[in-house]
Amino acid sequence: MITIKQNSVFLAFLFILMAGIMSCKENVPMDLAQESIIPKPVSIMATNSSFKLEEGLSIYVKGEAEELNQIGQYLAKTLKPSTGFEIEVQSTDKEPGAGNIYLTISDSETELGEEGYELIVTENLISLNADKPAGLIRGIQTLRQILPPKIESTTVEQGPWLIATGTITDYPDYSYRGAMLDVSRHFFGVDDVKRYIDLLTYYKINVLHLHLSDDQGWRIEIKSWPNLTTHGGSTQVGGGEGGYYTQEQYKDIVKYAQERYIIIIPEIDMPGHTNAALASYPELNCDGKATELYTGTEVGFSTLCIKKELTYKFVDDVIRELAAITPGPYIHIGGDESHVTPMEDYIPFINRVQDIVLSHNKIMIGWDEVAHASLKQNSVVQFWAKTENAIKGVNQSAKVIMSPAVKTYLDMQYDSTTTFGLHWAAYIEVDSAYIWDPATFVEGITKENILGIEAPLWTETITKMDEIEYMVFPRLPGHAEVGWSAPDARDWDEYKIRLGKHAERFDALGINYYKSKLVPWVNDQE
Ligand code: TNX
Repeated sequence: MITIKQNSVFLAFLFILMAGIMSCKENVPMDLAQESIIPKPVSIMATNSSFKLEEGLSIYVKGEAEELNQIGQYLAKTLKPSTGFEIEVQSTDKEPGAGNIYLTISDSETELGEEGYELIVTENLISLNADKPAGLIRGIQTLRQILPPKIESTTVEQGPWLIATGTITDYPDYSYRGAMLDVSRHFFGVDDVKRYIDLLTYYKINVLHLHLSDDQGWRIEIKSWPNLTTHGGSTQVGGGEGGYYTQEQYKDIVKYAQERYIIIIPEIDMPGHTNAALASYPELNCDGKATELYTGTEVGFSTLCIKKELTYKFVDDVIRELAAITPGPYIHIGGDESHVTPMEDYIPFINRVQDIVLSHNKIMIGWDEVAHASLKQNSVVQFWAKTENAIKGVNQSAKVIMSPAVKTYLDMQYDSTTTFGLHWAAYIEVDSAYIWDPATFVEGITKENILGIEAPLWTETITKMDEIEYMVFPRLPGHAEVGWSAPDARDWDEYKIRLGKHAERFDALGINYYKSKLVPWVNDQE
């Protein structure tokens, strides 16, 4: 039996409860641990309430550093189109009031490292802290992914812009997480490359390797050898008009990437894959005759003239000009599929080119074949096909970038019905691209030997941005997770659900993606 006294205690309790609910009606209970973040963070601690992003908020950055102000501006610009909020960026030296976002750099270094971050969301404040500015950019991507998907819309949407509360602590497993774009077989202009950079940024990729020259086209202006682009850049696979980046345009791409803490690695492929150069300058050929421009898709038929001294003057000029406009530490020299360069020529050529790269204070990267040469300290081998080459590299103490064609090649078709792409290495469905561990993929190559992973997109069959997106999505988020999240945190059955939820984000970002049947797409279930 309930007594009157118990009854009034009960009523008082009910009253307090109601008042509580009403006073924080804004703070809808939400579970941060249920959010679909890709790549998967190291740790998420949920506190089961919410923060509401509202008109009038500011982004505060701790201290006066211009770099932090720029990151604040980047965040403000990212949130503007869909919320319609004019967000001010202000510097401060103390924690701001309720409703704001606070970006800080730690006073002393913590376990977060170069790219780690800690995101703390309370009912009152979003604070993002990192040891280094790059960590803030990575953390901002997490913040975007825990906002409603329509935050990515290019037009103003209705809120509420609720974010689940809690703490995310996060840092990458590998320091190098790359993507490659072949702009030689088909040329892609500056705007396409910038869009590609934006899509990479969203998944915390930190390297864009540009394949700038091949048989079909030379795509970067070299002022001391102008015909490379005026002639060598004038066509592409299929005979279209091709194109190239002026050095100013290239610098613009580099700057755009830099603002997102992505490095650009330029590749000049040699001694093979050089027909565009050989067609532009007769003197680069052993017989002194220029070749014809090439618009087909064969590989392995061209070579620079290894015995001519002029070849090395050419390489030195190209690398010198490229190094001067490339702030990142690497220059990629290709070195793959030089089928018409005898090994006794190939080895001294690579050795000499390596010295040229070093003389311009850059680190050389080459496809796995370069391991036949004598690698200097710090040179990097990019494994794509032959495990024995990669092992040769490791035996010379080189670090390896893992790009196994059977897992990471974005030009490989998903299955036999895919319209674009090739399948010489494999058909690569979304699960296959995700289910592998770089550190155990090649026997004899362990985590200590590995710099990171990279997913290349060759474009013999890819002609426009829509097609790039179709081949890249949804495999790229998986590669990003393989590079960022530790192997024991990765599980396909759990990942595919998170990926399925990104469909709404792909839609808001306007991404043309392949709707693999293996993924439970959330926009199919509505
Ligand atoms: C092999 S991967 C190549 C490229 C082709 C690609 C097509 C590599 C280092 N060389 O020249 O575009 O296959 O998938």
